[in-house]
Amino acid sequence: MLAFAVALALMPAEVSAHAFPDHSDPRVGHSVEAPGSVRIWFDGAIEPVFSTVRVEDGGRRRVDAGDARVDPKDSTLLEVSLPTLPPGTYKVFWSVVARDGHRTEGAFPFQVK
Ligand SMILES: [Cu+2]
Repeated sequence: MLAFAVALALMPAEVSAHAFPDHSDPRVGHSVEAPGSVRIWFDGAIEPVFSTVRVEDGGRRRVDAGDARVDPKDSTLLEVSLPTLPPGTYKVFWSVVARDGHRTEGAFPFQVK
């Protein structure tokens, strides 16, 4: 029981040290006109060398420009350029390493109308 209480007490600091998405453009699950890029803002700084994002179409073909990068002026912003996308459903896959060295990853869809 004591170990459990200690684990709970330690958890907030540990969780906050990881990087999780705060918001994105396009927004998760939203329908947009062909976007020029996908941008994801995290709740903390991420490591440029180990953080990446890619975009796939409904046929699982990669459609982004291959220039995924962390904004040099904002270490919480991960972005990748897009060509003009035809209407359809797309999926964004992101993987980042926070300043504490821990990796988080995830995926979300958006639609182009
Ligand atoms: Cu961590």
